[in-house]
This record gives sequence, C-alpha cells and structure tokens, in this order.
Amino acid sequence: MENVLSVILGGGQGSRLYPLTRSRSKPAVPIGGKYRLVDIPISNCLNNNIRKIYVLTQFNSASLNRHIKNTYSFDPFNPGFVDVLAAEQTITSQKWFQGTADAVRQSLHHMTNHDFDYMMILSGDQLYQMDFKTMMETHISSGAEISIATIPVNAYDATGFGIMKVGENDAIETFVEKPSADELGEWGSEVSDELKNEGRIYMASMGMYIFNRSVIKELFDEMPEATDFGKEIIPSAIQNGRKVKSFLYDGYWEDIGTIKSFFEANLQLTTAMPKFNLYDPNNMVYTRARMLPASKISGTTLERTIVAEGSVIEASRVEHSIVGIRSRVGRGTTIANSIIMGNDYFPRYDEVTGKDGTKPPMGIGERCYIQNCIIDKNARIGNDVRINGGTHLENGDFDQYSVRDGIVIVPKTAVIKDGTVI
Ligand code: ADQ
Ligand code: ADP
Repeated sequence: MENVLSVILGGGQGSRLYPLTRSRSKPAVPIGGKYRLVDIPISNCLNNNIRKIYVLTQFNSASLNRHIKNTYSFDPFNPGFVDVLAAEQTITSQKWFQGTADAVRQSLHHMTNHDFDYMMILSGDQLYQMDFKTMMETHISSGAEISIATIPVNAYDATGFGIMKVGENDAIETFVEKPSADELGEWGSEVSDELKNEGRIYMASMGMYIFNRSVIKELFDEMPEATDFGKEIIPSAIQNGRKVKSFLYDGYWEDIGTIKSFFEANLQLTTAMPKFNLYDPNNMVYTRARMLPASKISGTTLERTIVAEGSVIEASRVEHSIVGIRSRVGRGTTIANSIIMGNDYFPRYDEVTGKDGTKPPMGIGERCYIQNCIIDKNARIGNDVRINGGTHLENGDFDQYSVRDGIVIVPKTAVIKDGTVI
C-alpha cells in the first residue's frame, strides 16, 4: 500500500450537521465520547498501511489542526503524514471548493510532489471498518482505471446515493447520482435471494473511489468545469469508455452526515455487540492520547452507557447514552438516549463549587432530566433543567438550542439557565 495516497473529503459547509459544525469543521466533530469524525477514515487508512493522508476541508478550524497535529505523528523508520488542506486562494483560483471533485482538483498541486500510483478518495462522514487492501488488490488485478466501493441498499435509501448497474466482471455500465423515486424502477440489479428478501436490490456507491494516478489528472483535464464526482466525473468517465469497476462490500457501513444518523450511530455504540467494533485489536480506532485521570462515578445507575475518561458523574441514572471526556454531571440528574460530548478542559474549582456565581459551571447541574439530546462541548446546563427531546418538538434554531428530527442540540459553550424546560 506504499504507492497509495489517500484523500479524505472533510466536508463543505457542513450544513447538515449544523450546529455541531458552528465553530469547527466537520472532521473535528466529536464522536463516541473521545474520538473525532476524521479518526474513522484515518484509522481505516492506517490499519491498511496507507500512510500518506490528506484531509480536505472547507474551512480551517483550530480544533481540527490541533487534533491532527497532536494525534498523528510518524517517525523516520515508519514515515507518513496526515495533512489538512483547507480551501485557499491562489493565483489560479479564488473560490472555495465547489464540490468533491473541485476540492481534489484545487488541492492536486500539493499532492503531485508525492510518490504514488493510486489515489484513494474517502468520505469524512461514514462509520465503517473496511479492508482497503483487498479492494486495492482487486482494483489492480481487474485492470480497472477507477474502482468504486458498492453496497446494496433498499428503495427508501437508494434515492440518497449514486446508483449503478453492474455487468460482467463487476464492470459498471451506467451510473446515476441520487435518482428520484420515479426513476428507480429501471435501476434494480440481479442480487442474491437473501438481499432480494431484504429489498436491497440497488447497488449504491459508498463514495469511496480508487483512481489510477494518471486517470484522475486526465479526467480533470477532459472536464475542466466538472465539480462533483457523483454527478459529473464518474458518469462521464463510464460514458467515455473508462474501465470503472464495482467493489462489493458486505460489512457494516453507515453514512453519518446528518444529525439523525450521527445520533443513532453514536448510540448504537452503547449496545452489547455494536456493529462498529471499538474493541477489535486488528482494527484500532486511533485518537489523541490524552493524559486524563480515570472517571469517578458516585451513586449512579449506568445502563448501556459509555463513559469517557476524566469525568465526574454523580447523576442518579444514565441510560443508553455517551458521556464524553471531562464530563461533569450533578446529583439527582437523569440522562437517557443522549450524547454528552464533554469538556475541552477542566472547569476551575470555584466554578464547580458555585463560588464564581456568574453562570452555571461547565457540565450538567443537579436534578436535571435530559432525554433525546446532544450536548456539545463546554455547554453549561444549570440545576433543575428539563430537556425532553422527541418528535413533538418542531425543527428550528432557538436562542441556546436547536432541534432536528426530535433531537435537541445544545451547541458548544451554550448556557441553559436553572429551571429551563424544553
Ligand atoms: P454525498 O455524500 O451526498 O454523496 P457529497 O455531499 O458531495 O456527497 O459528499 C461526499 C463527501 O465529500 C462528504 O464527506 C462531504 O462532507 C465531502 N464534501 C462535500 N463537499 C465538499 C467540499 N466542497 N470540500 C470538501 N469536502 C466536501 C456521495 C456520492 C454518492 C454516494 C454517497 C455515499 O456522490 O454517489 O452514494 O457519497 O455516501
Ligand atoms: P481535546 O482533543 O482534548 O478535546 P482540544 O485541543 O480540541 O482538546 O481542546 C482543548 C482546548 O481547550 C484547547 O484549545 C485548550 O487550549 C482549551 N482550553 C484549555 N483550558 C482552557 C480554559 N481554562 N479556558 C478556555 N479554553 C481552555
């Protein structure tokens, strides 16, 4: 895999994950109590021995740069790099990344100095553990110019993906980006009885591509106006007779680009046997090694809950929830179906003891009830606060919180005063 360079598409405006992306770029969004979204594709690369990695992002956030700098270091005996490339103005381009292909096109001049034969393009908002080595071997042995990782999906999901028709020897014959429900009829494929019974007859692109080095450059030259892989580059490459192959994947893979899918994928991690395995020594998920004390828990019943390090929990009950690094939860509080992202630093002693007195300390106060909620980092939730998320709440952005699909999001550093009811 030494001759593979990997490019992680870190996101455009990040509007679907707003307000989690209000003050950080999408790859820096915290997940699983102690990781960041970008740790997933980077870990997949490192576990497959891909060690030249670029993360493309629309805006340069301090927390992303800090996280990458403090987490991924290599040495002369095992060389490699993880570099963030943010949209930048140059003599030839004054614009932000206009789409996925445009992001790669605008960043290409940084990459061509490196020695590589294949470019692997990955999305920054997916949860999976995948064997890239087999995909690479299949790409080479089939003589493909482009390979696309493929997963069978049902009709409901199919309209949100690039859908393809696959012929003999896994050759992709046609490709349409996000077909409408009316168009779907003609896009089904012949699949096994098991998949047919599940209704998964549509071959969807996972947004992961391998391009031969020369091919990506040629395609950009042939289509100078194209800005998107799914909408333009891939369908045209197929039409122009390029050898484009499908690599069928049958493991766990989840798109986590929306608040709802992000929320559900996080809470899935709390089940006894999660589909995404954080305990697999052969598929480690790497993140920043922080020097944090172990968590301290007192008088709390914990059910299906992940508690990250550095936390002090005195709640009555926490259930089906993720409690992130350096969290603080006061006495008598109940938390259910929620993600508490934790804090970036430990609050000062006088804040926690209330001697400061200006606003509630960072963390969650006493006697609160919190359900169906995402509480971002450094938020201050006072005492006797009641947040009961659910579909009875309307979507919207309010003073100190937002609602998406019944999930209440308290953004980073927001303050919810004592006694508030949402
Ligand atoms: P989408 O995920 O809808 O479909 P898109 O929104 O373009 O496609 O995002 C792909 C990835 O690139 C995401 O990680 C996104 O954050 C990132 N990205 C988007 N715009 C970017 C920009 N301007 N700069 C940097 N990064 C950017 C794609 C394919 C489909 C396929 C699905 C699978 O187009 O064919 O089915 O992925 O999820
Ligand atoms: P982590 O990876 O542990 O989440 P980050 O580096 O993203 O950490 O965030 C920690 C941030 O919090 C750093 O920028 C750090 O300087 C900042 N920080 C630490 N202590 C304080 C403080 N007392 N007040 C404000 N910010 C702080």
